[in-house]
Amino acid sequence: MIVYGDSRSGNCYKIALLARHLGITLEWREVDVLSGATRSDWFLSINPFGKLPVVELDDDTHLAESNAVLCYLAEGTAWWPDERLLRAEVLQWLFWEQYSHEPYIATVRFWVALSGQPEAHTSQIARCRPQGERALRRMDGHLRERRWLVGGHPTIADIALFAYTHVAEEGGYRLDDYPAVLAWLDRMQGLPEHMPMQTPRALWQPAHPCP
Ligand SMILES: N[C@@H](CCC(=O)N[C@@H](CS)C(=O)NCC(=O)O)C(=O)O
Repeated sequence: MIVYGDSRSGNCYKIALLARHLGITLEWREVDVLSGATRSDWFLSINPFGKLPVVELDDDTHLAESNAVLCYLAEGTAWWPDERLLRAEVLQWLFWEQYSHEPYIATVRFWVALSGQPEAHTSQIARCRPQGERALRRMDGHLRERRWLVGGHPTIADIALFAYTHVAEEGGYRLDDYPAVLAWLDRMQGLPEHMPMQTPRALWQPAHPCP
């Protein structure tokens, strides 16, 4: 399986982290999201949505949307439970991550830490901040009673939410204000196969230049 991703992106990291937990070998092909490559004809031919990550399966099919890829990879494992209600609860968190968490936590991190011009985004950052804090409060309240987001063991809901929550401070959020979130991040980082986001690319899998 080939993953086209940018190693600074939490959405791309989700795929690499789950693959590591599942023991799936993947080949990482680095695409610089800031270079405009996702608008190129080549990239749009493999993902008309124009976004990273994209996974190329063995039959040359391409699959986009990070959380859809998590579901695909985790099928048949405890990371994507069989039981109907648990499955729906996992989906609840995956949809919530994309609509109520990622747009505020990941986007603010991008503007502050990666865009190279945070001052150009000052008003957008100020508008997003309360929504990001609301998302972190929601997670903190939920995790005060539980070890994992859904059920009794980690699932792809934890992977999806871990990706950008653990780097929220890069966007100026204060995780000390959310002790249950901090304890959950520690549990995620303590899992035996855990792989940090900043793992050098060579260790993710060999990097190949993209066309
Ligand atoms: N909902 C998508 C979001 C993907 C996304 O926003 N990817 C960013 C990088 S994290 C991207 O490719 N941006 C490039 C662009 O918008 O041109 C997912 O979860 O995969």
